[in-house]
Amino acid sequence: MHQVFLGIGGNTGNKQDNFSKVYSFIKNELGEIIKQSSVYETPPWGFQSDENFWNQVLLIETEFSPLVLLEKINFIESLFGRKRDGNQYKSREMDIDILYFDNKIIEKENLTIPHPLIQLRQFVLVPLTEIAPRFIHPKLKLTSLEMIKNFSNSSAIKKIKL
Ligand code: PH2
Ligand code: MG
Ligand code: MG
Repeated sequence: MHQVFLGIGGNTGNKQDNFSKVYSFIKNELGEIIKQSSVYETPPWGFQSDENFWNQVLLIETEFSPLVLLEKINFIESLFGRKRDGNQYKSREMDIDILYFDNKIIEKENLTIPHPLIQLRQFVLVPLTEIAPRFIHPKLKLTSLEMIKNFSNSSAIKKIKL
């Protein structure tokens, strides 16, 4: 079995419904959810939108290889109406990113693990640090806590009380 951290997020549609749905898709298609962070409301990062995101980090256990996992994730995203066109950030109902896959480092054309932007994104680091403060980024050799220290202010990232 493999331990995989997933970052999930969405900023359109009914976020509460979309999050409940994605948990059942993940359980049915990918594997058991072992840990989940709180859900956070976060401002769009890297593009403009009037709609804030909900973001969360999950730890799952899966039997699938990274590429099979990626295909299954693309399938789940398609159930939320996701179409892949171009590389620009866009509003979306549901995005599922593989953050870490065990301690693997993978650099393929369509899949980079660890996710290349973890250390730059507070909307990932805040929930990740909540559930895995001492997990070591296999490439940067830094813990979540060490990476999050680079951010002086996380006031824009708000825990949602569900
Ligand atoms: N995802 C992006 C781009 N920007 N901003 C926030 N707050 N949350 C996201 O999940 C997010 C984003 C690309 O996947
Ligand atoms: Mg993403
Ligand atoms: Mg993605």
